[in-house]
Amino acid sequence: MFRRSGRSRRVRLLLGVAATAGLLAGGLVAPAGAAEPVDEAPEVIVNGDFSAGTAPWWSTANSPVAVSDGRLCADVPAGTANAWDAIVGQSGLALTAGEGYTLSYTATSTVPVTIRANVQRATEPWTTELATAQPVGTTAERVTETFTAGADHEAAQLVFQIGGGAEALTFCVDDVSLRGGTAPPPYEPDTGSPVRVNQVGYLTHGPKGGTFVTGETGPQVWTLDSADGTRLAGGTTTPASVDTASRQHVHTFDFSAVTTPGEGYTVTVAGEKSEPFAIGDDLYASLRTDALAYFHHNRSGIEIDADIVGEQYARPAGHLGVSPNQGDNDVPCQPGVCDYRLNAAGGWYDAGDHGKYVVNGGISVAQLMSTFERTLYEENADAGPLGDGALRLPEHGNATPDILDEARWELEFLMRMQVPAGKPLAGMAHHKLHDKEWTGLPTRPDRDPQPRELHPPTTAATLNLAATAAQCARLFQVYDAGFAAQCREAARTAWTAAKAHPDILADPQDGTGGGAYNDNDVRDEFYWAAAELYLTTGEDAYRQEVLRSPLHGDTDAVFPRGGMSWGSVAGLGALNLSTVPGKLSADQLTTVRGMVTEAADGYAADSARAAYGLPYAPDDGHFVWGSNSQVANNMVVLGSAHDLTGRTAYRDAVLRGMDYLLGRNALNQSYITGYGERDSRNQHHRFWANQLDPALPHPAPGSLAGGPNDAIQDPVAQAELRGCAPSMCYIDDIESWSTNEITINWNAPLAWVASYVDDLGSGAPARARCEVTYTSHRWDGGFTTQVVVKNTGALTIRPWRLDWTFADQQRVTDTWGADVRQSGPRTTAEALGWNLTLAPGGTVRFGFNGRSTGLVNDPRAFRLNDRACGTTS
Ligand code: 9MR
Repeated sequence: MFRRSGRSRRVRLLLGVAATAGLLAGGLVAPAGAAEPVDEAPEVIVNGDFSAGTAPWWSTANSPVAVSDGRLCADVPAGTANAWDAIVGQSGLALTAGEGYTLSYTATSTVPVTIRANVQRATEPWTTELATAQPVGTTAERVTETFTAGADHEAAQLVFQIGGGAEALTFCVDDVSLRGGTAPPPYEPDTGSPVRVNQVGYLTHGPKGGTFVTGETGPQVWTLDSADGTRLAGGTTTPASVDTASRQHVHTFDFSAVTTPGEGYTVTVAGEKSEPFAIGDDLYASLRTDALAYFHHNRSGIEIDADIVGEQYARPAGHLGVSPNQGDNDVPCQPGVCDYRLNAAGGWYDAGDHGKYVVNGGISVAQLMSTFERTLYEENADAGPLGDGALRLPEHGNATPDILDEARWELEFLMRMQVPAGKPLAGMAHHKLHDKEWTGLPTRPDRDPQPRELHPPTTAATLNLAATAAQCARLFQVYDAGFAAQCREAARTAWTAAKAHPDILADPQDGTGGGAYNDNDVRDEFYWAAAELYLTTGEDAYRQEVLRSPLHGDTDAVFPRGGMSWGSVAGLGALNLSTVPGKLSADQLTTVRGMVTEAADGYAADSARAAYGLPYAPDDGHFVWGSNSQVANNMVVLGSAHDLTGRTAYRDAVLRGMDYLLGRNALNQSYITGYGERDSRNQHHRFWANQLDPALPHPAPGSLAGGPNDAIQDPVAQAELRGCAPSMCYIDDIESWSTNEITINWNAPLAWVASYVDDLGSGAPARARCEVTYTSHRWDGGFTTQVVVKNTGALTIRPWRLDWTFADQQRVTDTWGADVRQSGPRTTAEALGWNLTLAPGGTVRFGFNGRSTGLVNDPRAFRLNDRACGTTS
């Protein structure tokens, strides 16, 4: 378990401690291990036994701290002048005037020293409530002090002042306790209106539900009103008793029947009005773009240009070796791990920290690639909004879809993490690269002074590389065959290396300066990598690996009820096996698609049962770190199942998931920056740190907060949320890294679902308005294709135009019956002067000859004048 330390802002404030006055010597000293008096008073100190690492303890920069044998130890330099020149402390202590408190701790020092232990104001004039001088030697002794607080404090501090000694020493402290006062009141956040809705809105023809928090047991009257107060609909709520995840008494209401587009709608129940929302067809276009912009914003090794992102989000390139950065272009290993250095520049920063992790980069880039790959095979998916020039990033005009340009930024980094040929474990991938020590907040990437280090290679990282590089190879083939070949080679090499070293696991303790991302079960990584290599190469050896996997066909293992995640990736393979054309037999395809629909059935049932509509009901009832991404990943499975089957129940569960993320939840919180009236805007991030420094921006729009996490590992959550119900363990505070971080692997499924819901348009059931019959005759190196387009709708189409994207390298050479133009894989057939009109029930025919190399598949997704078309062959 890792912890962050070094809260620079607080440390800066403490440098003025010199003003501390008045010392009261003479604490009670008992031998270490003596029985403690039973004390029922509330504990004010967080993590006083250091079982959770160093946070939220801090120290002055000259005395770094680490946990050693369960104690917090600080290395104090020789020759400081005053006791307060070296400090270990904890801030944020709430004290009440007139209440009694007992401070106790056990301390040692390698050199005998007299320390000062004070409880005091955290700012000038540093008034002390307790000020002691205490001799500390090599034998652990327990010290107990009592005092009565003279004033109320919202955030006092305990400081051990350990400077002033002539010799360097190591000071260790353990079992620090400050008990007293009265217990804080139970956690009751301000959740605004008890009427909970999707604060962005509802698709015109989608489901429209909300939740009402109330102690009333009988149905309540609701009304839906337009912005000018006109009543549009009404009804009564359905009491749903207690929602287990929030422990709230709730009712639900449904206004799906309302299909009048508009903005500023509200629902009122029992005199309580919801946040405003829209009903419309085009609610999610900007969310798709913003969710994807997150990746460009968080690129390492490139300037983030004001012309692309706007002044407030612009910043210099990070980690290119420009002082004080150490540079990712020449990174050594941790001591003893390897004898080489790698150029591992580029990629995305993982999250609020500046770590770059192959394991987590893998699922993220895979989900971006799948967001694009879906447009090749799903007729309702539109490649246009992901295409060249469509997203906010620098690589415009290169004829490659922008979303693939973004993916490539990470893929190149992932390949740089591969152990070079000739070195031990050649072909494997280093698990991660990050700072030697945690940095404080805020720290702009280019100002991070920490040494960067490569951590040991692992099987999981190697398989992440194999899977994503394989997917890269098939998607880039038509845009950059050289890059695709590089990806294919890296994937094969990684796979071979992982087979040779199938159980090299990440160290769960390796969590200083970056996350551990440890995972002791890599069967799912093997499944995913085998699936991707099979889909790309078509080789039977990989197919056998898929079929032989113990996970194949085991829905619960492949799609856990709590959702896929960075440590549970088999589902990524299963989803692609289900949707990307390959050579699985009909039975085998039935098995993989069966896993997708069976899992989706479960998530859809969870969503339909939940008073807040979310498709996330983990078996143990706990909401995990990053629970919002678990919700989003279940939505990816549901959306894929809807693509495969057209079943509305799956689509509705995705849309209810959007409602949850955008405000229909126990906290009335939109977890996405810039969306909804009550949005998260203080997520844990070292540059988007406006909460700590108003000169810095809030997170960019479209950033998904981790969300409720009932393990509340960080000190802010521990101080504020104690006793919270699972779905309420969230606080929009920048220091709450366990509930409110933002990361690439949470925004990646958000980007997938934002694309999916945007593609739904109005949410009206897809009606076949056109039908394409596409018939190819192939020979070695070439083909002839006949296309028949039938207008099955009621409107005349004039002039008609048909678009599609080849998934492989097919080149149209000569054509007839239409003006066929190709740009890379994107192809358009337009009416000629004599066949401009396509009347209802009418058909047009055209055809072409072409060349092809490698894998050839008929396109499956067509759009006739921007409308999705069904196919008959
Ligand atoms: O998302 C990760 C979550 O599943 C783990 O429980 C947690 C603790 O190991 O770490 C989370 O990942 C963090 C990573 O370790 C460091 N970068 C920020 C990530 C999101 O908080």
